[in-house]
Amino acid sequence: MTSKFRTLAASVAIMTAGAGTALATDWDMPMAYPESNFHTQYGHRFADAVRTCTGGSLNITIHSGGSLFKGNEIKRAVQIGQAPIGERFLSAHQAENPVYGVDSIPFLATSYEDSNRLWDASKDAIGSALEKDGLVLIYSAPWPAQGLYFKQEINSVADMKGIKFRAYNAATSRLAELAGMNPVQIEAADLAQALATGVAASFISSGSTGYDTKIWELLTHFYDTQAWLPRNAVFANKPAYDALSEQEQNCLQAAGELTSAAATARSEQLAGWYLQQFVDNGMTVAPPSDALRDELKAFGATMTEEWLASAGETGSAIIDAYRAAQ
Ligand code: PCA
Repeated sequence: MTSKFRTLAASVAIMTAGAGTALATDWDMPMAYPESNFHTQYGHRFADAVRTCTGGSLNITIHSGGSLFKGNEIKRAVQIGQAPIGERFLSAHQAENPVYGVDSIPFLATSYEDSNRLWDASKDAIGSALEKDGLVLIYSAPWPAQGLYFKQEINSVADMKGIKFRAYNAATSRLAELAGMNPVQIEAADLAQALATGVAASFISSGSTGYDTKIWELLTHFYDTQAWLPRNAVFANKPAYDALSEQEQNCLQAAGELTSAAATARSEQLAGWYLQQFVDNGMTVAPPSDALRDELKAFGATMTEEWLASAGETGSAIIDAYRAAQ
């Protein structure tokens, strides 16, 4: 910018401020999942609510499908201020802090009611962990319960041995390892390609991601294990958040609370609908056999112990509070 233009821009800013209309703050918000995904759709509603609440002074633009930053880049991008706000699948960061992984312990919380209770028991610890990372928690919403996808009938863990398994965090890699499968970590945006090229032949996820991936074109069987309901979280860069007016901060929090409640209700509403789409497209959708369920539950007990050992007193306090509220 030449100095003449810089002076002009400054005068315009002063004039507009004088006229009582503060210049809007524009925030880009990277999200990892596609436009068809309910988390993304509610991200748009969140941005609309913030715009309305702030009278247009905080204008959030959603960038879906990993178009601005890929899923595994979003948390760091927001931490270092490359993006002022973003959404991330938090349990993928369990290696940084075990509390981020509390929602992905198999068979600890398997219904929406349990998931909400686990969130209530863990959100302060998660908020503090994020704050240590230079982030401010805005809202969180759960995915539908996780089930297993294969291209053959599976009746027990023995049937799973040696199959290439797409993992999305440390817990799913560990689960695969316990089951004798070969895990490879892949973002949802790259899942269809990984399955099409044989990099992976199975995975665990919600019906939501199966639907986004048109999974009926790639695999044949879905086992509704209802193993856990992991979460996405939306967080802001702390310095960017602190630079907002108090009213704008209140709007972010209020819109976040509304969005969390609405997106959670929508997640629950859609959970069965996704599985119906699989049936309608010719897939086999079934509960796991008793044998498979028992074997998976035993892995869940092992992984609960492992998580408690890694998460120390903070972890025990979360699990105790969760169980006490049961
Ligand atoms: N879908 C995301 C995370 C959990 C889920 O249900 C995925 O598979 O990557």
